[in-house]
Amino acid sequence: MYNDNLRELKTLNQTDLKLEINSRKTFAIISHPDAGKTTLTEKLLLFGGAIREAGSVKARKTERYATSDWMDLERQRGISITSSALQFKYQGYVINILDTPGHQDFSEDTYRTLTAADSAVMLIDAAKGVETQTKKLFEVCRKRGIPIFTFINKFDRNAKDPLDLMDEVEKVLGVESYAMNWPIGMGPDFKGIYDRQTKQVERFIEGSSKSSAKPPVSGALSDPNVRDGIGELLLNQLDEEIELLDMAGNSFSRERVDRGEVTPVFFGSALNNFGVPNFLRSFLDLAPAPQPRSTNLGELDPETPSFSGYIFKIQANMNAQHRDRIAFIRICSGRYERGMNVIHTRSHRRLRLAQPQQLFAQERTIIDEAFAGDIIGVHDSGLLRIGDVLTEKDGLEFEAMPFFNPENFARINIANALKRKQFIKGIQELQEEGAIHVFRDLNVGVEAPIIGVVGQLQFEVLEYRLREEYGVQVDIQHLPFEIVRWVEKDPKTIKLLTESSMSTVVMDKDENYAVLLLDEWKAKWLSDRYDIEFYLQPQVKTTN
Ligand SMILES: Nc1nc2c(ncn2[C@@H]2O[C@H](COP(=O)(O)OP(=O)(O)OP(=O)(O)O)[C@@H](O)[C@H]2O)c(=O)[nH]1
Ligand SMILES: [Mg+2]
Repeated sequence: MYNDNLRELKTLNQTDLKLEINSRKTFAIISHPDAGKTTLTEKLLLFGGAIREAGSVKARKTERYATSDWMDLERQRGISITSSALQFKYQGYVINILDTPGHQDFSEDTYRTLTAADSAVMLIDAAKGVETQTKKLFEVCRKRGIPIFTFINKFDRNAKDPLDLMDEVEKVLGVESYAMNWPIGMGPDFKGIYDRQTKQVERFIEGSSKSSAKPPVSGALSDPNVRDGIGELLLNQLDEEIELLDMAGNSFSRERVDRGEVTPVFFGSALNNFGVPNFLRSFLDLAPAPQPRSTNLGELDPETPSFSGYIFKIQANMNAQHRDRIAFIRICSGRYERGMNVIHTRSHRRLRLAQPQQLFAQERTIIDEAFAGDIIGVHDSGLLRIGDVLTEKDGLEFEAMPFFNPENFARINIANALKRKQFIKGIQELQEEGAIHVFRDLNVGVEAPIIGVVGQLQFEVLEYRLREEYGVQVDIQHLPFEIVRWVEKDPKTIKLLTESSMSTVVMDKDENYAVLLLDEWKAKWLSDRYDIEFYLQPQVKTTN
């Protein structure tokens, strides 16, 4: 009774809930590898006041590394391997940034992380234009109808013509583009950007500190201080191009941005901090607040007072000292409070979320409350899985998590049999993270599992993490299979496929039967010849 009253009091305060939710901006940064996502993330943290000094992706000995590439292997290679969540407050907003890896081998993680975002920032390398992986990720965002903001990066280098880049975005991606600002020159002649709304110019000062958040020189185009050094040629060109954009370019409509029909385009150089403050200001103004979610019970408004959320990512060993495991939750409705009891819908059990954490790459702080839109972390002792729903009302389901079929397979053997326990733990935890798919060969035990991954780089990460995080050396024996298909648990089918030289029968983590096959052609032949139904995903949903 007491609790009920308390609850009522809390839920009555709907205005506060609304204010809190509407102050949140949760977005993912996406693109082809190397366009500068992690660099831009770092600079948004810098200009957002979340860090005092910016690090870089490939730091020298005494330098800081970029915050969101926290994993040792990321720092060694200078690439992002796993997505990072970073939350901070800035100018009354609560900002949740998701920095995703661009490499396609890690795209399962990227796609899952994208489900947690209400908008996306798409980076384009100004010299390369729209690249394949960007195109794929853009498609995913478009399907969800989320607003997409474009940042055309690396204008400090020789770049494609800005008008051509705008055109490329329109033609390749099939979305209207609207230039929010415009570059003045490029490469060695990059002089600054012109903001079309404020009509102010921000000057690019080459060689200025990249790690501090010093604002650029800015002012009206008529200001001699601003004009000085740009040169007549570039000034005339700017005049002409702005006129052209104003006359022949698309018109700006906030509603169309919200619907993902128009992408606002910004130019700059994340590495040089250039155009970052301008982008941040405009983005925070235009980016959407937490959006409603489709569920099996209809559309869920984030302002619904009762709490709900789902797990889109699990990461073990983020903190070398603690060696624990964090489940990342995207809160979809209501308010979360520390110590809250929620229903874990897969098991229908009540769960106490004792220590919710605010995430800042691998740093975490315990928080007392969080709201729809937020990404929070909770400790997981092994109960939680990717896709699990936590809610105050049982029976709620969100859209299914993206599932990628592994296309590369290898048998993993342990080098030292004494490390068996750590090996099994490592494989189990990395599988629960969704970093690998684990299959058991029916004739061999858990000691030599078959691992399936989307791309080869994941094997390298697996080997590295087993060694560094679990102290286990492994041998990776690549297998020639290219596809996996699931089959029904029918003894006749299993026997037939076991005996066939074209397939190897395995069991997945949930004890579903699957077959590994050399290629599509052989799968089709077997299926036609013996009338076997092959499924792209496991058919049975297991609960435990
Ligand atoms: N010249 C120049 N280089 C940049 C700029 N922004 C980023 N870079 C460099 O581009 C490289 C890739 O940058 P990252 O930030 O790691 O790119 P990413 O998109 O996060 O890459 P992945 O996460 O691995 O997909 C690094 O060497 C950066 O220093 C820029 O504005 N100008
Ligand atoms: Mg990165």
